[in-house]
Amino acid sequence: MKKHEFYLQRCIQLAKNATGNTYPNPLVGSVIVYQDQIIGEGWHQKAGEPHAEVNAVNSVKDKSLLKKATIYVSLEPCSHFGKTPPCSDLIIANKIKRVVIGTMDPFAKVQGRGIQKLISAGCDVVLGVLEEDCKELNKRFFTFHKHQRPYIILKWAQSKDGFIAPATQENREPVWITNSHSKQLVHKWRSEEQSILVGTQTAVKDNPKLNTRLWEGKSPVRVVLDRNLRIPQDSHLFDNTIKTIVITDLKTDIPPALKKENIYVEEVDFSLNLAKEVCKILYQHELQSVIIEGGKQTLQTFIDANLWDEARVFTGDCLFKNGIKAPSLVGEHPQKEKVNTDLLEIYKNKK
Ligand code: AOF
Ligand code: ZN
Repeated sequence: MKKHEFYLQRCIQLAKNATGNTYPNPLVGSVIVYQDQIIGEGWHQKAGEPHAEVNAVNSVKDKSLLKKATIYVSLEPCSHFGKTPPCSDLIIANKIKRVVIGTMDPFAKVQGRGIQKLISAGCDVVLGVLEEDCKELNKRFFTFHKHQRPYIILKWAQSKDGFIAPATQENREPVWITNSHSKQLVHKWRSEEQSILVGTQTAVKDNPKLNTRLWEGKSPVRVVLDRNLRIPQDSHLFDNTIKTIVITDLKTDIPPALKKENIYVEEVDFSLNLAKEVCKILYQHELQSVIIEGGKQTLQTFIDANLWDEARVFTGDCLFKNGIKAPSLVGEHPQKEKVNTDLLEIYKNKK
């Protein structure tokens, strides 16, 4: 591995120490190198706390080495006064000669201004080392700032013959397509995303809680599509335990069950591009990611609008022969990962 890549890899590794703790900020790592030795390291730990570069600079014992050193950082050093002062000013003030950056910051207040500041001050800047990995590290943050929408993950389970539910469900017994391990994995995924969304039919039929139970961690904000406000008022979704957004066409006459502090009723015109309208609402609520857990119609709405980034599909061993056909992905979606050989496949939507 080449030198720049090697140190950038370390930045990514450091950044990941704060996984799940930096929202709404990105994960960022930084190392400072002098004569091929790491003399300082740091990462951004939490929004409002020092950025990666500050922690890296502070960790250097002999500050006189800084002016002969190279700083590596997985994201462009910031140029603005946010909750903390600009990192580019810190680099300039410490006379660090060389700055190697993974990728540009898409945040509107930065967007290249940090790099510009460094160049104007005479720093030697290298941009775009392990760029794809650095973008992947903050895929939610990048999607949110670049496309003004959350990063969208679709999730469903299908039978071996491609159905998400059997034809008749008279006995109302839930049909298990996956096993307890995949169920736990789904709860881990919930803990990693900022919101979870289902359509009306899933909410009515399954009365889901949509919280994180089988994994330690936070529960995502719940989002439910309810065009005609027909989801029963005593549903778990309206138990006021977690922030819940109800997206409807009928904002007038909000039923009492929805007049609670944790429930937000948002009106959209369902005859427009629904997926797009939902994205606008989620963006307004500053949700950087959403996992869509069904049903068929809701998943297909996002697929048809080409508003999805990842699809996580479980395929069980059962055969349903007929029933509700699984959603079909359209567009360019190369198979990215195969986990547990045939149970889970993850597709990425190439933009
Ligand atoms: C960096 N290094 O480690 C991080 C950066 O409110 P503030 O001051 O924390 O600024 C937040 C913004 O700063 C965030 O949206 C992103 O653009 C950038 N994050 N920048 O140079 C870091 N975490
Ligand atoms: Zn900064």
